[in-house]
Amino acid sequence: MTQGKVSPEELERFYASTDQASLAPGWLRRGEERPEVVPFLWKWSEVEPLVMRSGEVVTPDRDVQRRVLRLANPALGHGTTHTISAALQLLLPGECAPAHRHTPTAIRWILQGEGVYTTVQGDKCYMERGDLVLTPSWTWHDHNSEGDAPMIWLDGLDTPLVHNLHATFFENYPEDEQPVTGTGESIQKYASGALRPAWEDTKLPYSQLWHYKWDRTYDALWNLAQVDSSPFDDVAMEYSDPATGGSVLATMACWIQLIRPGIHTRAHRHTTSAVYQVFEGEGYSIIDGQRFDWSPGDLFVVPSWSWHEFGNDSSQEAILFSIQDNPVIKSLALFREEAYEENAGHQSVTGKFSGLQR
Ligand code: GTQ
Ligand code: FE2
Repeated sequence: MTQGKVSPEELERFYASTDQASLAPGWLRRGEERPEVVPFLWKWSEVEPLVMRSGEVVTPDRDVQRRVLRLANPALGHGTTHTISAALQLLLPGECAPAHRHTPTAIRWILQGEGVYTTVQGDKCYMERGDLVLTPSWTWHDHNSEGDAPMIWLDGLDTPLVHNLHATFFENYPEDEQPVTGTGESIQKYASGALRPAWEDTKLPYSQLWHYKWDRTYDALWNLAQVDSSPFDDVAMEYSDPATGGSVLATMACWIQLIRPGIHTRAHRHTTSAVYQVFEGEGYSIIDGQRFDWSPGDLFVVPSWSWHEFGNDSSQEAILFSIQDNPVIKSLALFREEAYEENAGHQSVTGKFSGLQR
């Protein structure tokens, strides 16, 4: 810092007076520390028993709202990344997670179990493993079990972002269940993708299709794998809003990725962050030089601007689902991406992730 024409005592007096006037000298850069989001991995073998145990600890009702265990990034007070909060939700046979709506948007990625439907704005969506269900901002939603097995799914919400924007609102529905007006209507109206109801407005800020079935998803992935792939993400597809071709939501994008046997992708980094779930198969990610080995059910974080690459040394397909904050970054013109050029695009591995050092 270049010293001005004042004595140290005068400088101190100046800082005392700016402090008094609630003015912060920009050259001191005080209070600008930003918590770093750290790359992290949750092992399914450790998480699943706790999710099941949460079923004995608490029951969803008006007070509890949701029986969820959030993936808490160790570097953050709230959130899995600075924009996304991911959580594991359990619903037991016969239970109801009562209807409400909120300005934060949610996605549901179905992991295991059966017999649960989520009603979104009156439309009953039966959830099966591998399905993606959207509950966009301010849409009514309740989860109901009519099966005889527990169901677990991954929730992804933009709550950290919405909280920071001071735009969080919440409302309960007067009854536990909202009235059902249809079953699978969003699929019937919008899932054909290339064709849509002619009389409807297409300028909604989120996808009108809010249920993406696994069989169609896998079909699309398989077809793409026959003809093309990305050097950084291998066979990667973004779920899209059929009306716009863009992201499914204004704040979050969802991806499904096939990392084929024998593939080791090139590393890159970008200003978007992501939460991944290992849907099938085994492999690894190298994030900022650290190796994260993953197997089915594991969940991991790729923070913004961290180098990352994927590998699959097995002979089986690996399938990764992810929630990303691309729409936020891109709509604000803050997207930046860089390819790792050295060593044929592969980072040197400096360590192996082995959980939180407590
Ligand atoms: O299922 O509606 O993980 O409102 C957090 C807040 C799930 C839900 C969460 C929620 C929900
Ligand atoms: Fe909710």
